[in-house]
Amino acid sequence: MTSYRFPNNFLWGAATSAYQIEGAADVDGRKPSVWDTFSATAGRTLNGDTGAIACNHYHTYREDIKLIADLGIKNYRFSLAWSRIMPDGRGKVNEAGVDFYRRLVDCLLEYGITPHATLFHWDSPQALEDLYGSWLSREMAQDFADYATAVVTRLGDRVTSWMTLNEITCFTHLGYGVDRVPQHAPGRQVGSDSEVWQTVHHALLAHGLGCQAIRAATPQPCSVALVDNFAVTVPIAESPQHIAAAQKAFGSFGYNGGILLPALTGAYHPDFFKPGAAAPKIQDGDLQIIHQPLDSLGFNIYCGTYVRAADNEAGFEIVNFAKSYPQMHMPWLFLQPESIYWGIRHISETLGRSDLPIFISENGCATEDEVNWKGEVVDSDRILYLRQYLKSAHRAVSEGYPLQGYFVWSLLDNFEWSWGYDRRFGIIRVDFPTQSRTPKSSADWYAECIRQNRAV
Ligand code: GCO
Repeated sequence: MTSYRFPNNFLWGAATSAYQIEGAADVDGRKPSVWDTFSATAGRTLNGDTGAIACNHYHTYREDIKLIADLGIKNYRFSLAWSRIMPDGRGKVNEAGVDFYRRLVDCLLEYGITPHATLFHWDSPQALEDLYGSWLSREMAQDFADYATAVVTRLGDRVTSWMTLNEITCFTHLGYGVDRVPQHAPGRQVGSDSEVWQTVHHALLAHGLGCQAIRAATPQPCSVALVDNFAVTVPIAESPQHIAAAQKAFGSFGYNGGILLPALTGAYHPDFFKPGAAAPKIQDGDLQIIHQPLDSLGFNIYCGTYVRAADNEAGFEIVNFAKSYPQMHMPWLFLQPESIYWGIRHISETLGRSDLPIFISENGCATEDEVNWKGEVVDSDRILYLRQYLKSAHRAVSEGYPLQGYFVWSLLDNFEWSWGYDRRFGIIRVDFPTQSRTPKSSADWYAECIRQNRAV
């Protein structure tokens, strides 16, 4: 009988990102990021929302960390704002910006919470957009590495868990568009798909040079991870032929062939080298830089895609979600707990990287929360979602796949990018006008999972 108990050293955490929660956009020397510019541009975000104030976490971090501690959460994933630390993107370090993260980390450590720091969660300095078009330029990779060096030199005495880039897909494919206005910053239209893939290639180089920079700068042993939301192919049923179809589909599905594959296997998918394919320009030695040894992979998972065996050349086909398939409060977010299990299994089995530890760096959902007459948010739908995914994560652990931890997305309701404040992913409610915090029922449920070290 299974009790969904996790191994004793399993890490339980919660995640956030800088632009989504910090606010204080022009405090202590911070200069604009591309997300400040993008969200201030008419029509780019719902209701014209911006992250200028967000959760005001820059000023309330002590109270927020106390809430983390109260829930028994022992690991906290946050990101650093590049334009706080290097307001011009390169060159001079703004020590006042670094000091904020020093205070934040020290406060976490005082509560016995381990900090896990992401260096880049999409908010690149506007100065570099103005200078050379951000990820369109190869220079961005070296500037990112220099920024990583500046951070790790200063904070590496107290942070030992580093993540380079979060979700390359989102700030490249969703930030640059061909024939359409992109939904994400910098919101640039470019002329061809290969130009978009060039931004990906530069991001991969930034990851590789960033890994080297972290390892060179750290004053003590540390771990380095990439965080990716790779596309997960889920067999429609676990029969040998549908499993084989999902495995066949995995390497080329979504953007996997141009992001996950080069990062974890050192090669782009062969499809990139077919005539007419939208391949980026790759210089000698690039793939060695990109394919860095990693201590773990951060896996952001919300849902995947069903696949079945098919009698066609590819040997598989995609199965769209049926009309009344259960869905959370986002157009792309279906309830598909098997995606967590299959994502982990694909890394180990399909890509042959069973040596690579994995942690769930984000998992969560948006719900239409209501405050009841007692002032509570009883988000039974979020509990349903999270519980199913945790059980599926447990299945991966029980079958011996190297899953080390789980970070719920998100600690707080926050600025949900182009959806502004309209979509709530937090286990803690934020009332934005008053900035008051209310732990939701899902927070109590999560605290109990942590206390019992299992999916309850
Ligand atoms: C992500 C994003 C988060 C989003 C979350 C919900 O890394 O996907 O990091 O910032 O808020 O995914 O859409």
